[in-house]
Amino acid sequence: MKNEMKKLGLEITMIVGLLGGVAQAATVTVMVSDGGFRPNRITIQQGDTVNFLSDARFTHTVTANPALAKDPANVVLPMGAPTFNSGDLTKGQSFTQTFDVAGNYQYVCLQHEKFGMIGQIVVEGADEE
Ligand SMILES: [Cu+2]
Repeated sequence: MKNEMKKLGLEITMIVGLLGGVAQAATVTVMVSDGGFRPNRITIQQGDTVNFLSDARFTHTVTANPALAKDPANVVLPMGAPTFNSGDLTKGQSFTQTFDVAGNYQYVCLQHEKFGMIGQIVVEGADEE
């Protein structure tokens, strides 16, 4: 019985060790507010998800698509990264996007892009230590 308990303990230790070796994907929240994206610049890891949550009185969007932006230069996407667009978000609504491609992102709110409602996300690659 004592040996079995020891064996079980060892197995649990091994499982915890294995899990610890795998990077856990995280979810980070960015507030979509009338004052802009908060924070308007974040750094995350490849595979992480960002939850854009509106607490705003006005309608905003989270848009990284140069074809939709007033100025395509305001949108930055790494090579091979998909475009995204939340559509209109009002208070209490959220939009989630998972970032599987590392690199620098810049997105806009379509309604307030010209007022500087722009956010940045740095996605660090899993291979880069
Ligand atoms: Cu806006």
